[in-house]
Amino acid sequence: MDNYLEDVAGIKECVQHPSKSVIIAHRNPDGDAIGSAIGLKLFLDSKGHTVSVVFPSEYPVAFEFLPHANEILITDIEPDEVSKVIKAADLIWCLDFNALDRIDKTGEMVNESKAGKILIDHHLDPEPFADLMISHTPASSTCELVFDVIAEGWGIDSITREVGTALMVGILTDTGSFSYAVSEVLFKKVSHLFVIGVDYLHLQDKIFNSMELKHVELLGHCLANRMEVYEDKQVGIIHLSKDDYKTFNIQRGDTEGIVNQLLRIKSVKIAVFVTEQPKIVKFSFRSKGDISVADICRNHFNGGGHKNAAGGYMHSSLKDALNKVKSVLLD
Ligand SMILES: [Mn+2]
Repeated sequence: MDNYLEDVAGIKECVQHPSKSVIIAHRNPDGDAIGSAIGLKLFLDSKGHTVSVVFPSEYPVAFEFLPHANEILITDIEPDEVSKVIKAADLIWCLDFNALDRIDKTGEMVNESKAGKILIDHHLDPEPFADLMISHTPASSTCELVFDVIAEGWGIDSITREVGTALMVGILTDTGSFSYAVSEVLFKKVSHLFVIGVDYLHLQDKIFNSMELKHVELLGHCLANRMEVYEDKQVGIIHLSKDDYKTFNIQRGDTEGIVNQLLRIKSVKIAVFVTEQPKIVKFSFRSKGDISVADICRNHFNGGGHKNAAGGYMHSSLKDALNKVKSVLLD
């Protein structure tokens, strides 16, 4: 047994007694958050649990096709309902995040709850708020870890096609369709998902060919009017102002993936996406190869993250924030 799966025995014990489970993923849920939540819900349903899924904020429409997506409770929309299910919970599952402040108001409710807490996640440095923890940074995705937990605890045949389909969603989105964070063991698991009939091509189409017109228009605006590339420094920057947010009616999640467009340029090794938020300026960094944007974010932008994907923020004007990025990366 791999060491990171040590707590599966305890998880199995908890699941043995059907009870009220609440599954929570992070704010601005992505494919991994929703795929792991729905995959785990389907599994726990089959074990006789009563399961609610809670997200702090809304999920992208591209994932509406997943079973039970329409039953997910959103704290921003129904705070009272969320508070009710969390108060009634026997077990709280925290997926794809590892610190309660990542789920703000929902985190306070979790903190007050006496329920058993189980964390399944692949981000660095988990906070010790959970009773049982599956935390493994080399994993491609939380979906891969939910696969591991079920396979280790109940046997690989307990992963049904329905569960596997949900888990494939997060594997696909967190690896950029197998462009990064892949491993030999991941491909073995994915191979199993093929064997049990998960329709990979259908998912690929559902997830990646589902942009709304406004997203394509926003991307066009970013590339045509808001992009600066410094080829000699291997740096690309895209910024969006408050006015851009108004003009394009940008909502949470609408800017997802824009930073990655910069990395498609051969000469760009560091990509930065700078956005003017109501009270702060936010930075999203990506890099190729050995360049650690986590270090850059930690040292200069009040942030951190993974080597090739990190973020930070500043309390300043957009102009000062852009100047800071340039002084750090270009001088
Ligand atoms: Mn993830």
